[in-house]
Amino acid sequence: MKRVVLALTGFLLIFGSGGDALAQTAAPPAMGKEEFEQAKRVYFDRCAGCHGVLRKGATGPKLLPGDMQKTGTAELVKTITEGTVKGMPDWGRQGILSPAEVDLMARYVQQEPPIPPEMSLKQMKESWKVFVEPDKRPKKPEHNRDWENFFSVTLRDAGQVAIIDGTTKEILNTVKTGFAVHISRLSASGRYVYTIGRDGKATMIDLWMKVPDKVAEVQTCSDARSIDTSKYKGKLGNFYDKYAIIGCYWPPHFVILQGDTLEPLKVVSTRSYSYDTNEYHPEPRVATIVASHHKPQWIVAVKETGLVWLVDYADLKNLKITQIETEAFLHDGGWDASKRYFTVAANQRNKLVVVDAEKEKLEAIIKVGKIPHPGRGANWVDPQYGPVGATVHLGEGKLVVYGTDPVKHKKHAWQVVREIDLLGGGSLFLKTHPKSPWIWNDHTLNADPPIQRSICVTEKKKPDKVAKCWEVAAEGRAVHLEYNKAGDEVWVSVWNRKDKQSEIVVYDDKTLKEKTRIRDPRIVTPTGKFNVYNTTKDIY
Ligand code: DHE
Repeated sequence: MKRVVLALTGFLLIFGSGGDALAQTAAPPAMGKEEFEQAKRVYFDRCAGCHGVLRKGATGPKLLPGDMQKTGTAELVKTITEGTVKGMPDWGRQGILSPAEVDLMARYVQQEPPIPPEMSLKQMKESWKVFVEPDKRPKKPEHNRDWENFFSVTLRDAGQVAIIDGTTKEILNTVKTGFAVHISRLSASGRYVYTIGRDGKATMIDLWMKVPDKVAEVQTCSDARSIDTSKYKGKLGNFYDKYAIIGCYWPPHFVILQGDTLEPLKVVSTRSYSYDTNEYHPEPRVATIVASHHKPQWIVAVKETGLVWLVDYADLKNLKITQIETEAFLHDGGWDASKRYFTVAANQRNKLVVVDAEKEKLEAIIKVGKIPHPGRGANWVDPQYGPVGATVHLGEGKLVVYGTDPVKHKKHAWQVVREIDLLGGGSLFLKTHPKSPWIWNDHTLNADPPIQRSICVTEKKKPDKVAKCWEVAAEGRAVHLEYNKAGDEVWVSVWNRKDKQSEIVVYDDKTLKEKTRIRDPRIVTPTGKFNVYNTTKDIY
């Protein structure tokens, strides 16, 4: 397996277990109050995503004070500086943490983890701002652009998203969002973009304004990764643009909000007992959330307890939640092509979990490669096996394809049907489009710089091996792939350091030829890109 070193935010921090006798200490090293506060901030920014606020481990292992004291400061400094073969980012070597900060963190993880405060609905409401009231917003688009082909692009280290016209490639606006903004999702009509920052701040952008801009914001927690909207319209009611939902890491809860204003309406804690041992977990974080198109329902993956919650939002006063026992360490996922089956990675268990959202039960668990990371996944029709889905992996260079049609291709449903070799591990995302002949993938977190900036395509008609791989830029990491509305262009981010110029490379999907580069000083650390039409309709 290639060594996978992760950048900027970590996955998979593996500290040496135990430590030698010389390194053993009985008590945590001394730390001043100011140092402790500083370390707390660094831990939140760099470490909590993988290890959890309470350091009970998830994507990364536990960092409990007793174990850390046994490992000792010197060994911890080495690990934080150099990373590990299992995927610990080399924070020191990359210069993201200074030697003084590395030392600080080595001492900090030996202290008892402080428990951050909870957040009440009242506190959320205090942060809530509506910049443009719904009745003051445009009744129809104030521009003649094809707004369904706009892209919302995460400018991670700027704490902004760029709204880019997918037709003209103009940057229409850069909008200030939450800290290290993570993803964008769209309202059912496609008119509103909702973003979530790692600080739990949600921002709502109206694409119909002459210059698309922020119309509301709210903070619903201190650590978050997911957001989605209500997408059902049918016999049970019209919920288009009615609600939004935010999934939090800390406090571990989700919050339902008014769709047109972001007014927080209801908080639901995800603290409960793990699916297998029935042990209480104080920090079961909300990972991916997807909205059903067939029911008034959100699928909420609760990471540590391994439960997938089906939240029926038709009646918020009498909220119905179905809890499905699946597998621990749920992370990222999305729909199959029929949007009946939700597939999510149980990343530390090397598995994918499939939930039947219609029958509201676990459908299957698929053993895949090391540390699957599908993003929302990719769906297409394989010449031999019919409808399939796929994942790439952080831990090895493999595109794993599995059947997704239990009716006409029963034999292959939820079975691995193909394993395609990639350039190496460290892949984060793959993407396709119903009109595309290709499946695209990245290798963003591979240790090898030329591989980090390489993408590959596999041909749907000849899926035995990748058809072509190439470097998209001379430096930086290639990350995340997104189609335009027509499904004939693919956008790839070149994620460079904050002090260097990043860019977005646009390819013709048919010929694989480069069409243009969106290179502009405003494009700072671009990562995820969300096309309005495709994200609204869940096309991937
Ligand atoms: Fe993500 C999706 C969590 C690091 C870019 N990321 C997700 C989702 C989760 C998640 C739970 C699914 C959201 C959903 O669908 O509702 N990500 C985490 C982490 O906990 C982690 C590992 C560490 C952290 O501290 O945040 C992490 N993620 C990253 C990055 O470092 C990435 C590469 C760059 C960045 O912008 O921060 C990154 N994550 C993304 C992107 C998506 C995402 C682009 C959405 C993919 C999509 O196509 O939907």
